[in-house]
Amino acid sequence: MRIDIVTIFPGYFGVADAGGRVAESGPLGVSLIGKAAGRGDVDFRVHDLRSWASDVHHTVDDTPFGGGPGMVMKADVWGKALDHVLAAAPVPGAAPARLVVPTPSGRPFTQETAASYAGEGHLVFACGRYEGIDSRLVADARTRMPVDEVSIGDYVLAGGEAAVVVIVEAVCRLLPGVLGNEQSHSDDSFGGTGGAMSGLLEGPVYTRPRTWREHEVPDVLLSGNHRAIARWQRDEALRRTAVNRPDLIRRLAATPEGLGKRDRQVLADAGFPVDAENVAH
Ligand code: 6GU
Repeated sequence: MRIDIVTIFPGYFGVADAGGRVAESGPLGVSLIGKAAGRGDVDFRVHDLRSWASDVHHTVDDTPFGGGPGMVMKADVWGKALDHVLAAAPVPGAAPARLVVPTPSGRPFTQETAASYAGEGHLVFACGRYEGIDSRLVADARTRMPVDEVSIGDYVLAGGEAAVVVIVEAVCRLLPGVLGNEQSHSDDSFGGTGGAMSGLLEGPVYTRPRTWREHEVPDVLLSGNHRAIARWQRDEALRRTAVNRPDLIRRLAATPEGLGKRDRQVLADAGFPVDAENVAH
């Protein structure tokens, strides 16, 4: 997969060379993402938006039409940057790149979005700063490629760069061969896509020693009874989800196969009864 990132802060991503390749020490060069890049499963290029500014001050923003606070990033500078990045597309004849614009006013980025991006050949991220990018940039890009405006949560960041690191990490760990153990996706919080824990947060986990500061590992995990272990893990996931994300329990309760009889009993015992009136449809 090819990933291009356009930003006024290329240093944020740890750029190693004039070609925009990332350093082994930056956020895209370490850990799981770094290994994927090292193997060639993903090819990152970071571009400095100011390279496409035409004046001596390398201006990328201007005051908003209609007034109001802050500055808006210029469509003409962004347009030239995108033209360049798309013209240098890696595989001739491949599907068009997808443009991803991180913004607090976008659609929520979810595990489902991450899984669909993991199937793309080329993602281009446009990092906005200030009050955002002139809206004609996205309108124009939509005439030639798929475009997503996405938000990573209900809070406001100063720019899209941190969101890009979040999105890239969520996507890269889903690339074939990256995590190594394919099973580990289906037990992720949110259950990956399907599997026994679908739609639930992950429950507690333990490793050696069996006793630590007088805290014991739950006996069932040492029992060797795989059915009992699986049931206990689901019970714990249900309880944790009910406390931390009651919205997810309501969503599951509204799905035909979402919650079984035993699930409902566990939730009721934990003080979270799921019945017709607290299920959102
Ligand atoms: Cl994707 N970008 C910015 N700038 N702020 C955000 C965000 C994205 N998601 C939540 N807040």
